[in-house]
Amino acid sequence: MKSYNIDQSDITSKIKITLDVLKKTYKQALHPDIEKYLNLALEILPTLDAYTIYEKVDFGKYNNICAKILGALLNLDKNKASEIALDNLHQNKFTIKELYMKIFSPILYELGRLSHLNKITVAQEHYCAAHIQWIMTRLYPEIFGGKKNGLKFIGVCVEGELHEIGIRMICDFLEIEGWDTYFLGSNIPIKDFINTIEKINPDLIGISCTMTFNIEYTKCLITSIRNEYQCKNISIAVGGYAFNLTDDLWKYVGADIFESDADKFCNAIKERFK
Ligand code: B12
Repeated sequence: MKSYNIDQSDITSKIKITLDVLKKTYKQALHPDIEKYLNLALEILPTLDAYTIYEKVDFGKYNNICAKILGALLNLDKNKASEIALDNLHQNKFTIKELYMKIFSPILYELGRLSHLNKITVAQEHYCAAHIQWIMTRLYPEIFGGKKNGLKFIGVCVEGELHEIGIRMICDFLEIEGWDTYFLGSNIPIKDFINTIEKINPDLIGISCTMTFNIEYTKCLITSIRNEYQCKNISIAVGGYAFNLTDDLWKYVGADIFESDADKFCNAIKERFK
């Protein structure tokens, strides 16, 4: 709050007013949880700044390399970031999968945290995310062209969803595992997606959803796919930040498979498609 110049007393009084208005408007009909959570917020607010972690995170075993890559990216130095990542990869310090899971993903989550705390600019956040993707592209010669297993996968984000790095990682992992993958990226209209499914006839589809407001679109997309005669038997997997927040949300949208990250997903589908 401090970094946004928001005064705590301002939020406290707004919550109190909200509670008051809700009580007066809905009287007995007000769900007890609403009052419970608003009171909880009032209780927690004064202690919040003590909680808030402003210091740098610890990336564990990969702390040194993560800090170097993140530092280079925040300094808008894509070449240095790429050199650190690729040199260490080629010296076998880690695999491509580790680079994605243990270095790029935590850096991206950290970017979200820093941007949420208003500690970095929007420009820095965009630059860092864009150039992590640039480094991923530089890895394509090593990811593509391996021995194929005859299975096909299409990876997509629903219409309105712009977070595509997660599903891109999923596609790259499967490509490494021998799948033939079709990464369609962000914001794909339902009609176009169904056309592509009909053309490719994949064994598995992966839909990624980060923003909770896109959960209903995901459900709608899955229903539309199931309603198409040619597509109705294709297995559908979902994942992404929004699904990681709530247990069993994947069941609500009608998916067949859910896993919380690329590693777990690869292992789970190895079992299903052996
Ligand atoms: C980069 C980024 C962006 C970029 C995305 C660029 C791109 N080309 O993808 C841009 C700038 C576009 C962006 C925009 C926005 N963003 Co943003 N963004 C991020 C950030 C920093 C990183 C996202 C990321 O790539 N993570 C790394 C990947 C690897 O993680 P992942 O997606 O979870 O994927 C893993 C798993 O979930 C899983 N998975 C993913 N997909 C699938 C699919 C299947 C089938 C399976 C099985 C598994 C699976 O496997 C992946 C690898 O293990 C996050 C921070 C965060 N905590 O994630 C915020 C974040 C997601 N963004 C956020 C917000 C608020 C926004 C905006 C609303 C900002 C704004 N005011 O405009 C917009 C919304 C745009 C939209 N409509 O979609 C919030 C969301 C908060 C919330 N609870 O909803 C976050 C959490 C930041 C924050 N702390 O506030 N963002």
